Amino acid sequence: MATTMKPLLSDLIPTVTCVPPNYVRPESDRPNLNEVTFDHSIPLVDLRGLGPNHSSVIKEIGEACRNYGFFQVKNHGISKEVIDKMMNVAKEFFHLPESERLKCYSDDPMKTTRLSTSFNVKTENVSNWRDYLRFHCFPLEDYVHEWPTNPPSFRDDVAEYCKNTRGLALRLLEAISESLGLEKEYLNCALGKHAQHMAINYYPPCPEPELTYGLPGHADPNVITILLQDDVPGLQVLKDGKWIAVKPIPNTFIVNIGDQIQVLSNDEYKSVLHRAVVNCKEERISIPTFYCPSPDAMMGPAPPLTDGDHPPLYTNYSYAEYYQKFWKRGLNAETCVDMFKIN
Ligand SMILES: O=C(O)CCC(=O)C(=O)O
Repeated sequence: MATTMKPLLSDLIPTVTCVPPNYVRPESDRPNLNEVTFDHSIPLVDLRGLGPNHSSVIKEIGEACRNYGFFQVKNHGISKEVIDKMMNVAKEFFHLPESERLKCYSDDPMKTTRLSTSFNVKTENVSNWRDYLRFHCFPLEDYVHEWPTNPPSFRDDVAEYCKNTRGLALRLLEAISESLGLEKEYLNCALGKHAQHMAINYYPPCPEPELTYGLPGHADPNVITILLQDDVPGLQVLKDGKWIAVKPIPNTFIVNIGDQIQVLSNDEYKSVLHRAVVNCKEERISIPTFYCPSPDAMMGPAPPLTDGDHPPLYTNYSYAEYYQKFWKRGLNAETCVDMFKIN
């Protein structure tokens, strides 16, 4: 009963002692936490070396993209102050009174600024143990007026963070282009006018974490994702059929290849499944920056990476078309990218 009365999970949990039935996954689709690998993680790349003589860093990034679809970066050039302000204001937002948070609530996935819960409550059968604030942030001046005004420093702190993560995304896209043997600017040029979205994921403590997910295994629909997480573990990445837990390292970001790089690279790099699990003790916050093509940008395998021996594996499509399909179909182990594959 309470589940239908409270739009947000955070406001429902004070009333529950076990996971409500609509959050319980079927037995065949549970996190199996005792089978997760904790003793090795994804590669950690030091971006200090991304200067004029940077071929070894490009090689490291290329290998991480090819073998994991994921890597962490340190010495990325974004100050601790900018990161701390972002994380603090995110935490403050989710601790505001319910009535204040609900001012931003919407269940329409096409709305450019919205607070919501789970993934897409309109289409999914099982809910996820997550609330999230999602918003667009490039060009900043087109969206900042939609963002929350409470906490009072939200717009300033988040705008500063967005500018910094956009700079990092552009540098990473240059490096990824080079690692594929493309011109440095290739990927940046392929994204049309570019777009940038962000989410703040809030995973409250969960009484029975073995029954549900914060987010089930999914691949990201965008180009690259730059994730900031707090010090509570929860992210897991699929590698050779096994889930690897990514232990948080302070002041690093986690970078992953999204579906559009898989397509642009003609499957040279894979957009890898990842998931967020929850725990019974602590809330967790993660903040992904989703760097995207603009909606009108045409996506397809990069012509310099295709030839008679390597025919294009995907059709050409607009990013808007891809994005709508992603939100309609829900989070799934079969990635959305397969819908654009040439048979
Ligand atoms: O919370 C995390 O660590 C992962 C978040 C994520 O995969 C997403 O928001 O798409």
